[in-house]
Amino acid sequence: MEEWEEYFAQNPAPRGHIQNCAQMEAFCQRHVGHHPIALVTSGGTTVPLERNTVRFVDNFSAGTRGAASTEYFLGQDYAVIFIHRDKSVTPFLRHLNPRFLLEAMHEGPGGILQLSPAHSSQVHPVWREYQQIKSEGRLLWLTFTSLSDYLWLLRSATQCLQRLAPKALLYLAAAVSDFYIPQDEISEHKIQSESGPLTVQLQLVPKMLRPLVSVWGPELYVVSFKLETDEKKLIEKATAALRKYKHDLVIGNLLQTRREEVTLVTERESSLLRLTEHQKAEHIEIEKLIVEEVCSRHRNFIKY
Ligand code: 9Z3
Repeated sequence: MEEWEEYFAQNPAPRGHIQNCAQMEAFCQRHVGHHPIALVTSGGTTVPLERNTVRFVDNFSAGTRGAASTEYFLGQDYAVIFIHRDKSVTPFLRHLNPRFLLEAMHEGPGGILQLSPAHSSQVHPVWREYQQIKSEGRLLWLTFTSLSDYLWLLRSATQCLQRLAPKALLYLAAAVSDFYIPQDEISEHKIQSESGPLTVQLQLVPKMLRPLVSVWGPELYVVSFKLETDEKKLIEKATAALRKYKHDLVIGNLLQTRREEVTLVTERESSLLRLTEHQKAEHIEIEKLIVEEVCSRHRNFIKY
């Protein structure tokens, strides 16, 4: 058995997985022949330290990259499966602060809540865009929390999209843990502090990009993200990932500058995408530039 097969054999499917798969199947059926599909993953995975989880190790990601990119893929006429960490940033809603919404509402005639006209202009464009996408059924939201939830969803989504290849792409922006505690080593109940300082040994997660590219979705256009904090390592690590897994594009970004610049690395070249001062002043998001570039490359991929 391959390492990744062992992982799935040892970590049971999350609750609701069959229903999630059915939703993905129906979504793909509805859009095949009408819209290309993008799978966008977003947010960080958790690695529980206990089976009845009180504590966990988290991977940093607010979910902004995935949520913003989803809106731009929808703008490029894609249907999107948005697989995101529960309670991370989501498309459309990210423009509306919950406190702003509470303050924007007042009681109208008959006790019915209404949005005050002064606030309505801010909510209206977001609401209209969301309703349009909803009426076209072009956005499917699914959530994960743990690494295992994420990997089960990722495998099923990829297998589902493979049937639509080459008109489907994977855009793997989620921050995924490299380490975990295997099922047979994880504590059942809350770890007690009376036993003294805690030492945990995390094992390496099998590299899932390998089966993803070679087994689950061999004909899909696959874009992965590489996150580093040390500038000197970024291009080297992004290039190494591309050579190792042989997918289509690695987008390298540094934690500190991820909102302003990214580097696109392919087999042949690497190119920098950076917001200009003018674009920043206009509040243009880097995700708009990334998604336009990815869609253009995906169109070329479809042609050949
Ligand atoms: C990213 O690099 C994303 O761009 C960010 C987005 C997580 C930095 P935010 O959600 O940030 O907008 O706050 N995602 C990929 C991170 C990752 O885990 N990559 C793996 C690695 O670097 C490879 S798949 O080893």
